[in-house]
Amino acid sequence: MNTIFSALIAPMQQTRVDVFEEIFLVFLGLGTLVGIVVVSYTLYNAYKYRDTGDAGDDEDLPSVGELPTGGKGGKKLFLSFGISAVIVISLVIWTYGMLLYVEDPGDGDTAQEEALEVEVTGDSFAWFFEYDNGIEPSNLRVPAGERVWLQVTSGDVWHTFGIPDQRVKADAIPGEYDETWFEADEPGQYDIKCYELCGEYHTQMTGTVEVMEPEEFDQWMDDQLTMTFTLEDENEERVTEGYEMTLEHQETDFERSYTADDFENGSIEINDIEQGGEYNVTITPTNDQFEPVEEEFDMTGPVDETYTIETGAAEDEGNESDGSDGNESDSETESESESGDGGEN
Ligand SMILES: [Cu+2]
Repeated sequence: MNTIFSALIAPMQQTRVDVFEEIFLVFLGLGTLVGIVVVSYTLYNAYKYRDTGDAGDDEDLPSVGELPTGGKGGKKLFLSFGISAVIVISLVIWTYGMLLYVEDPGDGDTAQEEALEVEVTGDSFAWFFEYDNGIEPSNLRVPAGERVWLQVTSGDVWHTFGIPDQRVKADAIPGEYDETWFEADEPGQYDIKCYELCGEYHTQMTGTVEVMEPEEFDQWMDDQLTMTFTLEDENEERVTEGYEMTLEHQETDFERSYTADDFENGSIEINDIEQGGEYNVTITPTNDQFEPVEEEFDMTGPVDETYTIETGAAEDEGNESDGSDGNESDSETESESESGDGGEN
């Protein structure tokens, strides 16, 4: 039923703005037309039956208090009721169809899966965004001319997520997901507002959607999915050889290995990543010169990590000046905490 309506009534690839504008214009047009007919007919009759002073022999003349009989066998009454009914019923069906299209634009499940999907969470008077690839930018960015699906929820109290210029409004309720979509034709910035009185800072619960040219959006997304790793020793000198790095996604099959040759002066930029989220990094020595470094991080945007490898440079120095066992264990703890700091950065 739903899809039949959508297919019959709403042409494909209409935006919400188009749909609501069309509904508004149709109602405005028909309302104006009905208004003109009714007012003109009233004026016509008022003129036709005006008091000319010589009343009497005109049989058609109505008198005050007389109920209309419909005349000519009720034909006129039937006609006016009939036309009104046809207009009203068509409007109801058409509008219902248009609103069903807004609920579900009927582009099939596959298309929706392929479309960009963003989870929107209202929490502590702010909006948070997470793309289906795990990226969490501070502002919502979308490509122009493409349908974007939003899964709206809340982390604390009831809010309502709205982009007035795009006719988007969805309840944000803890534990529930309200699904909605929009498609912005023109690149630009659009306001985000909260439409549920949610507390003290409700009016400040705003944001901006940035609608970008599709190529610009792709470039931005590629930048979000870029990892840079730098390997340093205890003296903050770049480490250029003697290791191998493995990168592993915690939830997917993604696994990559890089040798020291893939690094440039102890640093590597990886820009063919497609999935954000939790990753494990392991840096293993190829010649037993240091303990393997194991780190993990959560990729929600561009990643830039510096890891410290205990190459033994500092340890040797320590051993030379004061070769006691106690000092050795000291330097071990020190470099462990150093590499821990690197992971958090
Ligand atoms: Cu709110």
